[in-house]
Parts: sequence; structure tokens; C-alpha cells
Amino acid sequence: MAEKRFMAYTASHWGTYRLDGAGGLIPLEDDPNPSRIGRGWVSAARDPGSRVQAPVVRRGWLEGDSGEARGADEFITLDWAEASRLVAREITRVRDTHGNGAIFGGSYGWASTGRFHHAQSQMRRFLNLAGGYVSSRETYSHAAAEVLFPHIIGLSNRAFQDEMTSLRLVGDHCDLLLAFGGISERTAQISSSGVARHDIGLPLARLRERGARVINISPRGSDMPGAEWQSIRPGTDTALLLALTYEVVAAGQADEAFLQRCTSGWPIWRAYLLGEADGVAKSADWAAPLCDIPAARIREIAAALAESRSMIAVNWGLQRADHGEQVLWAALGLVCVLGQIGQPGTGFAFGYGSTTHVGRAARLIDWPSLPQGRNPVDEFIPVARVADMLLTPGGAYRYNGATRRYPDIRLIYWCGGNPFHHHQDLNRLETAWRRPETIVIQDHSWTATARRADIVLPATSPLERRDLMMNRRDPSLFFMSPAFAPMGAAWDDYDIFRGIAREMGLEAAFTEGRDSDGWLRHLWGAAQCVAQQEGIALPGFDGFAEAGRFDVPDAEEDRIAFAGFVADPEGAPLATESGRITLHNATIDGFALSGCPGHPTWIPPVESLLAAQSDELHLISGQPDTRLHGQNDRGSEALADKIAGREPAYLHPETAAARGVQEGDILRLWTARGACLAGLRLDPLLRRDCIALATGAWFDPQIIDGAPLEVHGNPNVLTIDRGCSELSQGNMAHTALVRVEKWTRPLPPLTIDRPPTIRPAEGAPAEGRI
Ligand SMILES: Nc1nc2c(c(=O)[nH]1)N[C@H]1C(S)=C(S)[C@@H](COP(=O)(O)OP(=O)(O)OC[C@H]3O[C@@H](n4cnc5c(=O)[nH]c(N)nc54)[C@H](O)[C@@H]3O)O[C@H]1N2
Ligand SMILES: Nc1nc2c(c(=O)[nH]1)N[C@H]1C(S)=C(S)[C@@H](COP(=O)(O)OP(=O)(O)OC[C@H]3O[C@@H](n4cnc5c(=O)[nH]c(N)nc54)[C@H](O)[C@@H]3O)O[C@H]1N2
Ligand SMILES: [Mo]
Repeated sequence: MAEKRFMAYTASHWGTYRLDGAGGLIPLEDDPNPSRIGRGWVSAARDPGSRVQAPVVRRGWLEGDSGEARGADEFITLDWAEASRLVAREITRVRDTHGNGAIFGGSYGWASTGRFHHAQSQMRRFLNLAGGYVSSRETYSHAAAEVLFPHIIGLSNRAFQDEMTSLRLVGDHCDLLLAFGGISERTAQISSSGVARHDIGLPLARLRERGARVINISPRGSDMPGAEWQSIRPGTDTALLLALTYEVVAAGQADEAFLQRCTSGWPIWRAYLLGEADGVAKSADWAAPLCDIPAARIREIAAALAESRSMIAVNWGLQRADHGEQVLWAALGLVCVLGQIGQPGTGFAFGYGSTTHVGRAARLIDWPSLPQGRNPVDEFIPVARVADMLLTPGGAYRYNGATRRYPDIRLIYWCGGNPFHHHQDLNRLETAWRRPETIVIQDHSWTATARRADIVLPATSPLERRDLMMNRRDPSLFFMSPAFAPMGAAWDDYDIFRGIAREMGLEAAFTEGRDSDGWLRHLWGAAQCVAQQEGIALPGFDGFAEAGRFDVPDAEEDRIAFAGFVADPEGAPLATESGRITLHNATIDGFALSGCPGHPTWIPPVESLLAAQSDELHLISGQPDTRLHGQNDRGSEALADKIAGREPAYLHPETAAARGVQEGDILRLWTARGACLAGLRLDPLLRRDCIALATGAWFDPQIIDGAPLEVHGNPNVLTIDRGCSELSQGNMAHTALVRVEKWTRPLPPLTIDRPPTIRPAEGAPAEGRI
């Protein structure tokens, strides 16, 4: 019998799956370690209680309540024609009254994989045609790095990631790996734009086989199981890095020749390290009480570093903290002093394990994406300053050397992101969110953000449409087929914007005469051209749709960061102010920022255990194991992990015992900013002075006994909403102190486990109501 050639696949940020034809997903046979997140995907996508089933409008908005009842109001269903007209009319009104600079379309978030149905790309294409919008810059993932790196290494974070030393070279050549925050298979489950194989375990196993020494420097031993665990007080890694550098210098082991050839500003930084500048030598003895690591241990690691082929890896989380720039700069400085940059498997890396593809020996191919056009509005905000923008229109702030002013936003359009997941101090965002006149949210699920909208437009999920998975860092391309029919009245984002564009006379410009399938063919045609230039012959569209998968030949390519520069610093200078790695940077120094001086500097965080009350704990609110941020929180995998329906928070067994709480108890966590409940689980590999509560439980704030309480376990009611410095204005999610007690009162029921109140449209013709 002839082999059946048709294969149907789908893809997500957490993995790629074969469709079993009955609505189920089978992980790829050649994925060595499929993500557990995928196990909760179908149940989340099929849950009618959490999917938006029809377009809706908020009653109070229709009645002109100025946003007062956002989040507490009922919604009225619309048909798509009404919804498209309503949104078109509102965008036109705001544009005509206040200009496009009053529309915020930053729309940060991870949406879905798939090149065509990428929510933000669709939205930007539409808003650009409608005259533009205020955008946002950088990411919640690594804003500090994005702003700092161009100054100090002359590369964008993306470019540095592209040339990052391959992890498999680390596996083959490195003798001592210092992993700040570990290298974690938990976070390596994910890759933006899709991933076929979860294979980070291979180079790490190679390191072990070779008997290399691996030290996980982290408040959590579980960040890198199997490594030597060096616990550190959170937020003090910069002090440790400075002390390691000092000790290498003091032992006469600094590579002065490398420093001379490849860096600038060393004498100034050296003076700071030695205490010539401020009278404080940044020695192991100085750092020990800050980091809670014995001085002898710091000296031992410094000596080992100088004598080994060593790699210093910093995860992304470390710079999502107050003064997050410093830890990156200090790590880079230490590596320069060791002189081990530009060689195989040693040097400095940022983000190994933070996603699947960082450090992957990938042949990079720039596959096409949806053309977004040009934004006629050049106003933007640093991404994490959204609440500041809404609260202080016209207010001044510093950013990357400039003084800027916040725009006056009247309309928010958010499509493919969840600010009531990702932002810090959500109670503050709740206040800020009341300010705009109109908020339009496009999502497939009743997220906390959708619940706080005036108009909600239901999108299909990726499991309900055809698309192309083409990730420039992944060696396999997939044709994504639908696993089931769209939920309720959901439309693809493309069709939603097409409908609104039609009402605004922009349909032809938006579609260029193509329907979704026409666009898929068009993008595939562009991909064929890209491939051809790479000497790769892609099949035709129909052949690809039938086979479902194409594996790029010769897809592996090792890289050594800065190899070209180190070989010839004169001939291949970096794009920095000096052409060298800057250990002191005159440009940054000239910005005169107390939060980011001109060289790597220890600055105590705004909240830390160094200045805490005895009952305060440091909060680690990292990425969840069971889901992607808030996505799939209503799926089986995340739900099975909860305790009485609440997100688990982790304490060391002795910390729990000292507070009289036991595994399975419900805790109340609080700060001056807010409070939440969480279920208690014990973790002997967590520092005794920390509590870990992952992000992503759907925000469910209520008033309980007269006081505000988030009842589900969302850590962002506790975190601080301030820029990590005036250089990058990145978020500082990992910097917060909290208090904890046992919750002994009745457990308030959740409200996010069902849709908000939705009523069918009453009697009067829709046109009259709207
Ligand atoms: N405390 C704390 N907070 C954090 C972090 C932390 O470490 N600690 N991490 C931060 C980081 S690094 C990040 S990246 C952010 C992540 O924050 P987000 O990216 O905003 O979080 P997600 O839940 O992934 O939101 C994506 C949204 O897109 C929707 N979506 C998916 N597919 C589609 C689609 O096809 N169409 C439409 N219209 N919508 C779709 C999903 O339903 C979901 O609501 O969180 C940040 N927040
Ligand atoms: N499963 C899963 N994987 C994900 C995601 C997800 O939602 N779920 N999100 C993806 C995204 S968008 C991103 S940006 C990446 C983020 O990837 P990371 O930033 O690497 O992940 P985090 O969980 O924030 O932090 C990792 C660890 O850093 C440690 N850490 C925290 N503070 C400190 C400190 O001060 N010093 C030291 N030495 N260690 C510290 C914590 O123990 C924490 O477990 O993850 C990606 N991967
Ligand atoms: Mo992120």
C-alpha cells in the first residue's frame, strides 16, 4: 500500500505537534524532551468557560461611565457587523479629535507562533494604515540588556544573541561554567515563534560527561539540577561579580594584554574595583556579607576562574531587577579581565536556557513575515512604563540619555498580549487603566485584560487555523493545520482587522486583494525566494501543505561570540564609542544617572534582604513550569498543579516550620502595594529567606472583608512598578520584599474560572444603541 503522505501539524511557542485527527496533539517523534506546557493546551483552548465566544461591548461604556466600571461591569453581545462598525467609528472619532498620537497600540505580548496570524503584526499593519499609533520599545524579557548592549558591546541584544557562543561548544570546551540563575530546562521549554526540538539537555550532559565543573549561582538549587549549587542573596550578583574581578586582579591574574587590546576604560573601572575611587575595595571580604557567601568561597571561585577555561552565563531574569544593567556589565567586565572572550566555549553569555534557542548552533535564516507598513507616529514609550504613561500624560521621564514626555492616550488597542498578566503592581495599573476613553482587546480568552476592556473581539486560537511556522533560529518549517473548528463566533485576527478596515475604507490596502490562504501562499513564495538565496529548494505551497514539514539541510552552525573582533580589534572594531568593549563608557557617564553610572557599579536595590524587616522574604516571581505566562492557565496541566485552585508558592521547609505553616496551607502574601493568596508547597532547594511564586495565575482581585485581595496567586500585585534605571526603564519584577501569613478565613471562590456576565442585545436595533 502506498504510504499516506499527508501529515497535519500545529506549532506553538512551546513545541510542535502532529494532529491525531480527533482534536488531539502528539508531540514530534524527534523532540527529545517535549514540553509539559503542551499537555494543557487543548483543554485550555477547548474550555468554553474561558474562551471569548462572541464580540461584546461593555454596558457602562455605552452609557458613558468614563471607564469607572471597567472590570466589574457586564457585557452585551454584538454581531460582527456591529462590532466592526463600532470599533471603526471609535478609532475614527479619537483620531479626528485627538490625532493618532492618542492611540496606544504598543500591544506587548507573546500572542502565538505562525508567521501570518501573528496578532501584533496584523494589528500594526492595520493601525499603520489607519494613520499610526504610539508604540512601545524593548521587552519585558530583557529591556536592560536591549538598551545597554549597544553602548557597551556595539551590538543589539538580538545581534548578540545571534552571535552568542554555541552551548555545544561550551559542552565541548569549557571546564568551569558559572551559571547565574542557572540554565534551566523549565524556561528552555519555550521559544518565541516556535520550536521543534527541546534539546538543551544535550550540551549540558556533555559538560557533565567531560567532568567540567558547573556552578549554579542562584537562590534556587532547582534552576540547574545536578550542578554545584552556590546560593546567593537575590539582587547581589553584581557585588559577587565585582569581588570575583577584584580577586583575579589582586592575584595578579588579570589579562592586561587582552584589556589593553580589546577594551576601553579599564583604568577607570580598575580604580573603582580597587577602591581608589571611593575608598572601598570591592574584595571578597567586602562582598561576602552582601551576597551571603563566605569570602573564602569567593576567592576559591576567583582562583578557579583564572585557571580554567571558563564561561560566565547570566540568565535573562537577573536583569529584570533594580539596576539590572549592572549585573550584565559586571559579568562582561569579569570576562574581559579573564581575557577569555573570542575562544570556543568560554567567555560571556546572556540567556542560555532562558528560551530554547539561546546558544543553539543554528543556521539563521530570515524567513519572511507579514509586511506591517510604516507607522506615521514616531512617539513611543519604553514598554514597562505603560502605567506611568496613563497616569501622567505629559509627564517627563529619562530614557537612554534623553528626556521624554508621555503622550496623552485616549484609546488603547491591545491584541495578542496581556498587561494584567505581565505588568508590575497591577493594583496601580488598575487605577491607570481607568483613564483612557476606550479600550479594545482582541484575544481568544477571557484574560484579566479582556475583562477590563470596553470592546472585546474574539480571535481564533492557533489550533483553529492554517499558518506557517518559520522560526529563523529553528531548523524545521511546519505547515500548521487546524485541529478543530473555531470556538463560537471567533474570527481570525486578520478577518477582524479586515472587517474594521472595510468600515474605514481601508480594506483593499489592508488585504492587497488576498484572503488568508492567499497570504499564506504569498508568504511561502517569499520564503522560497529567501531559501533559494541560501541554496535551499523549498517545495511548492501545495506540496508543503501536504507534507506539513520541511527540514532545513545543514542547519547547524557553531558560533563564537566576538571571535572576529578579538582576532583583529583594529580591523573589525565594535560599534561602540571606542570600537572596543567599554568597561567605562563616557556616553553613559555623560547621561549622569545615579542608577546607571559610567562603569559596572554596585548599587543596593530599592528593596532587598540587605535592608529588610525580620519577617520579610524576597519574592522570586519567575516563569511558570506549567504554562507560558498566562497562556494555558485554564488548561489541565496548570490546573492540576494548583492547590485548592490557587497558584503554588514555595518556601523552604524550615521557613514554613518557623511560621507554623504546612504544605497545602493557603498563604496570604502582602506588601504595601497589594496582597494575594497562594497555596503552600515546600522546596528544600530554595533559600530560607525567599518565597517563589511564578507569574501567570489569572489576576482575580476581589474585596474580601473590606480589603482588596487577589485570590488566585498573581505575584504582580506584589511587585514594584518602576524602571530598573533611567537608562533602560526596564521592569524590575525580580526585586520585591513580601510578608507572608497563613490564611485562616474561608477561601474566597475564584471569579476568573467563568466568563464575566454577558447579556444578549436587547430589543432596540443595534444601530440605535451604539
Ligand atoms: N512578576 C513577573 N512578571 C512578569 C515576568 C516575571 O518574570 N515576573 N516576566 C515578564 C516577561 S519576561 C514577559 S515576556 C511578559 C509576558 O507577558 P504576555 O506576553 O503579555 O503574557 P501572555 O500570557 O503570553 O499573553 C499573550 C496573550 O496573547 C493571547 N493570544 C494568543 N494567541 C493569540 C492570537 O492568535 N490572537 C490574539 N488576538 N491573541 C492571542 C493570549 O491569549 C494571551 O492573553 O510577562 C512579564 N511579567
Ligand atoms: N515554562 C516557561 N518557560 C518560559 C516562559 C514561561 O512563561 N514558561 N517564559 C519565557 C520568557 S518570555 C522569558 S523572558 C524567559 C525568562 O527566562 P529567565 O529570565 O531565565 O527565567 P526566570 O524564571 O525569570 O528566572 C530564572 C531564575 O533566576 C533566578 N533568580 C531570580 N533572581 C535572581 C537573583 O537576584 N540572582 C540570581 N543569581 N538568580 C536569580 C530565580 O531563581 C529564577 O528561577 O523564559 C521563557 N521561558
Ligand atoms: Mo519574556
